[in-house]
Amino acid sequence: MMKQKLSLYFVMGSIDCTKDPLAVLDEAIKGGITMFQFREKGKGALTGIEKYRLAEKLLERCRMYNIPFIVNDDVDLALALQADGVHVGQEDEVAERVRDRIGDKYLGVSVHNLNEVKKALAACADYVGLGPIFPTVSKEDAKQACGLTMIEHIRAHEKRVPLVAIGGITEQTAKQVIEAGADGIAVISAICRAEHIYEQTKRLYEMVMRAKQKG
Ligand code: TPS
Repeated sequence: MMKQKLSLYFVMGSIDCTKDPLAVLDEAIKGGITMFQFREKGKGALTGIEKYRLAEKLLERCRMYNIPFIVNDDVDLALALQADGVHVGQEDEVAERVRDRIGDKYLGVSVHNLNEVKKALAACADYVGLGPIFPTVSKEDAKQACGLTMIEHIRAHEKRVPLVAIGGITEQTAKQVIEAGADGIAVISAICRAEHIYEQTKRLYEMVMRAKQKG
């Protein structure tokens, strides 16, 4: 179930978009995304009521199409909106505490190595987001790229953990990422920076699904 939802995980906030975020999300949904994360972060990001209002609009869209709506690093917002889950990094509110606060909503944790995967599982995470796999332009404080071998390494030791790979993933690399053992890809720029978002998303979706069928 979770592994299916991780297939094409779209992560986005207003500063990632060159046009109306709602229009971007609409096209991405029509293109086939299977999960969405609202990540309103970085210089110029919305805060307070503006952040809330945008989240509310995006959530409504996700609900219409049955796409799980995950909030990045803001448990209060997730609870206020009755979102489907929360995603946290290693520096954010520790996973155990988030799990206590959100009950059985989805909990995702960013990880960079096997040790962090084990810790995330101990905190009852529903999935882990491994990355950056490749260099990324979308995260200011991103760690060094860990490469495809880190996916293989984690998969060899944790055969069943729901794992989505993130960071610099494109149409060109999606197949290798799945073949290395990821259950899906999470992307910001591959969708947000595409000239034709619907077509690009559809291609990414088909790519991932084809690669998953083979594995
Ligand atoms: C599921 N994270 C790692 S690399 C990156 C982000 C946001 C940038 C990707 O952008 N796993 C999940 N959600 C997260 N927010 C993270 C990890 C953290 P691009 O696709 O443009 O390279």
